[in-house]
Amino acid sequence: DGPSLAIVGVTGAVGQEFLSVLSDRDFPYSSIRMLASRRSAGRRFTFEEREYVIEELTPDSFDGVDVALFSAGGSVSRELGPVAAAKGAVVVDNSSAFRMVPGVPLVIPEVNPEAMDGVRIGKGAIVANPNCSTIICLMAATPLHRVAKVTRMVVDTYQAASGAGAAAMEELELQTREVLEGKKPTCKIFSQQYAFNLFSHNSALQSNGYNEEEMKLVNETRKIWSDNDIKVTPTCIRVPVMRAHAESIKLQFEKPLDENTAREILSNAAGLVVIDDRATNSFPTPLKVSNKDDIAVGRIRRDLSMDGDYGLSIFVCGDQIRKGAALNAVQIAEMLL
Ligand code: 2RA
Repeated sequence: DGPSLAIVGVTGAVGQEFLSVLSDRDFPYSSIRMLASRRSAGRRFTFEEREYVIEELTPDSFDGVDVALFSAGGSVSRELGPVAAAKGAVVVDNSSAFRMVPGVPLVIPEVNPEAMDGVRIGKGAIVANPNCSTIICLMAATPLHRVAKVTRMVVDTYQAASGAGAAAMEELELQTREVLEGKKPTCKIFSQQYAFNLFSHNSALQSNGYNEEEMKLVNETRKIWSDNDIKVTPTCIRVPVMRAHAESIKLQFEKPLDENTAREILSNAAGLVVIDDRATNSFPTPLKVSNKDDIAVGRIRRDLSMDGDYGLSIFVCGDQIRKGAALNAVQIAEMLL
């Protein structure tokens, strides 16, 4: 029978999505340990007709676990990821804790499956799930990169509340009501009004003027594509949308790639759906991709600032909780079967 699983952070938005994805994809687990903080321990719930009791997460939680899916924040991953791996579990970590550690695979199964070579059940390891905006960007850019070699990428993201957690989604809903009722908006998660507004991503600003989220896109792209020369210049913006990110991506290629060829390549790429009809002016939107597996690509057009067909501009949307986190992690686990 299949692998024994542990879900670390099962009560969070991504933790809950792990369960949805495992069920949707009939993942062949033999058992699941539902792990969360002491606050949630003891709570009971039913999953796939079985009753589970949430257990408090401790170092002993990983005895006999084959695959542990982590999404409980970087400090929990840093503390207990190595403990779980030392006990023989393959850890798939959704935090940023280990993404840039040399030797730790940073994996998007459709993009760089070869990074999982040597990782197998029974031999403890840590595998890092990339940041959601990186996954969404590279799912669309990689099929084109494979054909025409991307040398430069300008990425502007429009990131949903879900990326800041379930509490941020609740705050967006609450603030929207408050503003419509003429009340002062409650600002707990973000330092300023979020409803009917947008702002630079809420991660820490670096000395170079870029925030952590933007530097994740730069650094993770280079690791996943194994290309330290790729030039990436990002701007990450938090927008009042619930759970799907949108990204405007401008690609510069080493070889020419026209928009029709690009559309053909993207139409045949795994995990993508092309929504790009000029006659009806149809294009990806967050609501079209929310709760869906596929990343949507559209607005496929020449980059007018480039000569010939060396530049392409596309618009991409993807569900941040699903392919941006939980689905990608479960697909990594499926590679172990
Ligand atoms: C965000 N990428 O959207 C982060 C979540 N991991 O804030």
